[in-house]
Amino acid sequence: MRARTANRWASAAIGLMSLMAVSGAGAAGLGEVYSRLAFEAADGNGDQTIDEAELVADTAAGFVALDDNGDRRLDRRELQEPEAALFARLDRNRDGSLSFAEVLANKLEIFERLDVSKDGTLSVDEVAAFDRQACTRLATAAKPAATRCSY
Ligand SMILES: [Ca+2]
Ligand SMILES: [Ca+2]
Ligand SMILES: [Ca+2]
Repeated sequence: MRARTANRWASAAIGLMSLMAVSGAGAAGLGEVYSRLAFEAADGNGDQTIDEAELVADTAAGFVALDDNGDRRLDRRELQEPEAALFARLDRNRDGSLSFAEVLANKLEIFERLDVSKDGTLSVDEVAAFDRQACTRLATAAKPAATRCSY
């Protein structure tokens, strides 16, 4: 189940920020190599940082890739049964699905949290630091199958 979900994320070519917003810490279990690939996917201009415009573009790409029925909303089925608490937090108007605005709002919050240097962009190091924390949290939460921190 876990592995299947991970494969789906990967094959949809969704960037790092999408992964973090929708699957939360789950992305960390995929490890450093995947994290690096996801960063590069999100870094549209290849300058080794992710800025807000790239975040929005990456979010849009991820959103479209997941929206199987093309109704511009992500429901629980399209997200493959996301963690209930996480879904509830993202679904701000509580209509049972996630709009692009809801997903993006969450991404921007995460972006600000990750941007430790407060320069408006995310570096590889800032993202890696977050990824390590998330992985440690997962390990602490005793989910051995999903938790193989490779760092
Ligand atoms: Ca960039
Ligand atoms: Ca949909
Ligand atoms: Ca909603």
